[in-house]
Amino acid sequence: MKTRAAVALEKGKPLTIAEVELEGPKASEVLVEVKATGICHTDEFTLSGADPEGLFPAILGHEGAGIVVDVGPNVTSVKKGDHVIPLYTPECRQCPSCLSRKTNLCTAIRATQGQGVMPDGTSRFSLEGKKLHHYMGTSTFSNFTVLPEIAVAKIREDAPFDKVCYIGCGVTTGIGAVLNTAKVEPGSKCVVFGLGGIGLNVIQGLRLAGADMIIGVDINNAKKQWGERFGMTHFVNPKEVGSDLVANLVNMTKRGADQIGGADYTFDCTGNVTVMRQALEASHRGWGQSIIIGVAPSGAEIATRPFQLVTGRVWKGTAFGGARGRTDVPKIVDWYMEGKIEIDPMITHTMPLPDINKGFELMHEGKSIRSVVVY
Ligand code: NAD
Ligand code: 022
Ligand code: ZN
Repeated sequence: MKTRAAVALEKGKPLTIAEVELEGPKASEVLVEVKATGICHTDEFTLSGADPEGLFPAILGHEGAGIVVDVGPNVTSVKKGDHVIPLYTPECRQCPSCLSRKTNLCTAIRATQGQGVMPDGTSRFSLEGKKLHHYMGTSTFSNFTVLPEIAVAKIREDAPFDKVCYIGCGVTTGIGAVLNTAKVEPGSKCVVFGLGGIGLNVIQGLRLAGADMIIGVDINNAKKQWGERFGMTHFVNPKEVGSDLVANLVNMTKRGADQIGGADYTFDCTGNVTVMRQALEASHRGWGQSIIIGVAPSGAEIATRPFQLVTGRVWKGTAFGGARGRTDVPKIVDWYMEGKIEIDPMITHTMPLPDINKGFELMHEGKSIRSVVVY
């Protein structure tokens, strides 16, 4: 079949809107009509050429929602007409990682996903006879896409695609980092570094978890109002507190008879390795945990003195908020529909597919929280 897509022909160039050829689903695959897709930093990271693993030409996009319109042989868990969210972290429930219960990083199709092909080693997309790579196993910048059955989460049918697509990455990453990775307890004191599309979801996750103190840190003062909108209790602009941001945060979080400061949980949502160090060191001696969510530039390294860890601070990282996609994503959709979490105000821009490059520009300029393409 033919489908309209935004194609990344080569690195550093804007996306090109084109009619591409899409083969139907093979065994254990589904064909999905994508109804909406968010634009996220990883798409930009790959398109810019900064991602050494980026493959071209490709169809990017990993934050979608849509409807199953066809299924290949042996598909049992979804059927035509089901509403789904594509998963860049699949959940096979059979590989050693899924069975371990200790990680959400399913390995069933990991190798081929990284190579930009379907699990059988081939691509379903082509343009003028030339193969196009899939991206993160999802390729949601196409009106129709083919996905492995284990890489779709079935969701309720009354959920609006143009909002719940954000659960395909940003919402689940931020809220999941709080609930699955950190397991924040009520009454906790927390610091969130970077109040963008991820940090704001960490903040609303912390509100859900019952955190007492939610300190937001951002170099952009315009983010203060954004943070407060979702439950932030204090705001710090590193540019306005002089040289020692960490000492400042430790001071703000003092408690108990010993008056030792430091947050119970801190979250890096910037991808900046200097910030990652600040986040670790702003956590409480003995038990503070710092969760790395931000993706750093390729080759970057983090540093701290071992003393920071010897004295009981813990550095952790999280992918897709530690969420098991097929199990957890439908629950997050339910939370949204029940009003437990908010999404609508974070979607600052929507646009049709031909305007997708404007969405990239808005993200680049820091003018959007999330842009969503509606097909
Ligand atoms: P964003 O650009 O919307 O937000 C980043 C925020 O950080 C901005 O508000 C910016 O002003 C602020 N910031 C920049 N430098 C800072 C500094 N030195 N100190 C304090 N604040 C600073 O980005 P986003 O969409 O929120 O994504 C954040 C990061 O999360 C990215 O690196 C993204 O790739 C990553 N991410 C990771 C996962 C995962 O599974 N681990 C999933 C999605 C996104
Ligand atoms: C999503 N991300 C950033 C912004 N939006 C993002 C990027 C990378 C990961 C998660 C979220 C990530 C963390 C760990 C891994 N990835 C490796 C997982 C593994 O090896 O099992 C990651 C993922 C997918 C891909 C590359 C890296 C890919 O499909 N190309 C989950
Ligand atoms: Zn993303």
